[in-house]
Amino acid sequence: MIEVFTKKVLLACVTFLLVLLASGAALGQTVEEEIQTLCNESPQVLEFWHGFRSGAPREALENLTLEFDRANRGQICVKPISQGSYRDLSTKILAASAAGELPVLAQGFENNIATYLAAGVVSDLESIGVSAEGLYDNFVEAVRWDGTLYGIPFNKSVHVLYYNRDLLLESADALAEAGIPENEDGVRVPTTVDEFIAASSVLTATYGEPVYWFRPSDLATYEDWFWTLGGSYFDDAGNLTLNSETGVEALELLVSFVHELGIARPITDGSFINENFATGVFGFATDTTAGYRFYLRAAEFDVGLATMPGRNPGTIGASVFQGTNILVFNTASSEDQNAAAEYINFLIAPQINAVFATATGYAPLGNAAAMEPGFELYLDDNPDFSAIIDQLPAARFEPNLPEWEQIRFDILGQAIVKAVLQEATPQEALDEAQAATEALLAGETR
Ligand code: FGO
Repeated sequence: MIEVFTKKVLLACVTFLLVLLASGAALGQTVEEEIQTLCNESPQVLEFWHGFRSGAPREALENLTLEFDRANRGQICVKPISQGSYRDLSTKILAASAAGELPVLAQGFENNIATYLAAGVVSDLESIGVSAEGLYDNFVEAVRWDGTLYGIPFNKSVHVLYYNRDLLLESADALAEAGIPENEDGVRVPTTVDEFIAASSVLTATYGEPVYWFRPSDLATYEDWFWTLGGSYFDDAGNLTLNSETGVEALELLVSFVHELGIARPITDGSFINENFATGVFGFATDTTAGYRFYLRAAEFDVGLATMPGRNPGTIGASVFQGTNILVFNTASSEDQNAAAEYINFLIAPQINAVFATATGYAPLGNAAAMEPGFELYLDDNPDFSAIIDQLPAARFEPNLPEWEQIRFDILGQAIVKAVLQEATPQEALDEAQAATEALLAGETR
């Protein structure tokens, strides 16, 4: 009885927090406007450059920052400034670094931090008072260089399997016949690569069009299959290797999904998968959990989340960690750096992080956030969300080389597109990418 009561009270608290997040600023003002008003009154204004354009991630960041700014009224004010896409953000940071006009705080991927470290502009976060205690070790290790913490994990996502629950339920008999087992909710969701191919084939035959949607230019999709098949970007001697046997095998698999099996639809116009729901029959995607709210908002079908199909029965497929960390620039005054540390400690505190995670689909940053009553109750109400937690142990980071951003977009990403469009075979495309990468790393190209 008491337990039920406590649960209800907690549920009310969570609902309250979510409503708070949704409603944000004082009446008549947008959240951005209220932050601006607070910053106008504040002796200390910290710019935080980020790469969220819109939607739940941006709203959640702005709402939580507003809470911080309200609590620090007249003292410290953090001002989040969207710089466009993540890549726009890193381009602008490099330009600002050269011009000596860096903000106090910014988001960055691990490889971005490596690039900024080479310019000597990143603060040692522990020395300014940030504590990473209690955060998942793999997140924290990814932002340590020689033991020094140069970033703090903030919005870390993981790729999972998105599925159209309505379609799977509608085709239950055909899926049963194809050997796809029922999950505990009575939905036949593929759990292995073979089952994924079988299920996609059944749905494609039923609806007359490819049901697995992916963006070939989004390297993450290729990586899901590459790592699930057991691939690694590094050879035994530790050299970056893009044209390994497993790399070619994974790309052949992806290409065969499109051309031989006809189960996959490449989206090549730069739009997000969730921006295309009106244009065909969506069955599956392997996509970032940060897309969850975008999917829910755009879909007229019941969106399901599951862990990635594994290579062998009983295993979870691998996938990629994305999303960014927060870093502080040492070009800021020590007063601003210390204030930035306070803001970071606020954002990563388990209660706040749990709100951010449930509002967006980003992973909780540690067990304390995942065990927050609000987070657990949210999971009870939204069991699909547990796919995010279950996927974490099977996820991996991309290489954190300073050159990686250029490699992932302009070299390897382009190679995947070329192979998918059949402008080159997977072997040719990856051989070309390997040669271009070696030239880049040798300093022959920029
Ligand atoms: C995105 C990009 C990188 C690097 C990975 C790198 C640079 C990838 C991929 C290229 O925070 P994540 O998980 O998801 C993003 C989040 C906030 O915008 O929401 C996702 N979103 C946004 C709008 C929408 O309609 N649907 C949707 O899902 C959005 O993807 O980060 C994943 C996608 C990409 O931006 O095209 O991270 N990425 N590694 N970018 N610059 N450098 O090293």
